[in-house]
Amino acid sequence: TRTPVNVTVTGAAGQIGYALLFRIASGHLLGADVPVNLRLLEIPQGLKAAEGVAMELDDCAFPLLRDITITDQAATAFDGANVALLVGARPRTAGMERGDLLAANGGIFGPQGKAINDNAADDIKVLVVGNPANTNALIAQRNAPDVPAERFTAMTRLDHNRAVAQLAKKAGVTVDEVKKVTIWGNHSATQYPDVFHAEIGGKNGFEAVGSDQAWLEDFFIPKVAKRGAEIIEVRGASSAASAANAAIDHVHTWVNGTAEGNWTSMGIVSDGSYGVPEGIISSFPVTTKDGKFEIVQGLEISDFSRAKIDASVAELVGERDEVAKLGLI
Ligand code: NAX
Repeated sequence: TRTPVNVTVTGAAGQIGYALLFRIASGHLLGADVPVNLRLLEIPQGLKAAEGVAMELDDCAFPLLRDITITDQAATAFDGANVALLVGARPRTAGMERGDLLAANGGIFGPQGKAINDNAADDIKVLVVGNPANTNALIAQRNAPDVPAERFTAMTRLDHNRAVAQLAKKAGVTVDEVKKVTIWGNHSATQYPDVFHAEIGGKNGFEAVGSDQAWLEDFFIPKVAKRGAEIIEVRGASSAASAANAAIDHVHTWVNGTAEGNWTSMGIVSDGSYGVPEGIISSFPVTTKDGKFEIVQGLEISDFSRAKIDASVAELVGERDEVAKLGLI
């Protein structure tokens, strides 16, 4: 039998945690033949609720679930971790400036990055979900100098999946006929969902949506970029199951590879491709194979796309400069 994979989830008692843990334990993260140990990290106030979730996990009698550790100590939570899903973060509250938000999250993701550096397994893969995801991932990465930088990623897969769903609706096809969509930039309202290189029902993505620039600018781009706010408005709570699903998709694709003729979107450390400054964590089109990813190269970027990518990247550079000024990286 295979050795269990250690999966650490932070913010395990939160609403995304609740939608995520059962799917990890049932084999959807890594595969139906891969046993897992769960390591749940919470703040002290969250430990009791995390224990309740662990009781429910027991009650599922998942054949793949080996043991569950619940702790408020990062060193324990990341000990031997092979996969880490960093979900717990400090949300923005009324009156909080960007600097306050970044500083509060620096206090979480700096120490967690260091704990990953000192305790995780050599093959550790990190996905940051907690917002501001890209910059939180950057903080964690910079605090883990012994871990290869490409092991730290930020989640834009939910944005990617939202874009796929909207495009399928518009083109009147099923979602599996929508390929090569890209989310560029930050997981924020400035993100740029790009249809120009997409393939929908075998056609070019833009043509498949009627070459309708007005629809693109006035409906599609804001729809995807502001979908999180729309969910809060309609559901009365922020995206949880869809966010957990995207986290599962992100790691599953990273580990198991993208399908031939398709790619996905991941927030990764920039190597300077497409003029995105080296070192920031920005979303790119990527293919994955054997647990590694590569940025899709050679895409032609129109002036329209260029301006959108530059605007989102400028926001990321601003966040990076701010956390550098705060001494967090
Ligand atoms: P909840 O508030 O339900 O849960 C967060 C949990 O994290 C709480 O149980 C809290 O006690 C715990 N926590 C806080 N600080 C911690 C720390 N230092 N160590 C360990 N645990 C800690 O939030 P939820 O709805 O689950 O959302 C979690 C994060 O995901 C938020 O930052 C949210 O903004 C972010 N999202 C990111 C998305 C993305 O696409 N990248 C989409 C969904 C979601 O909005």
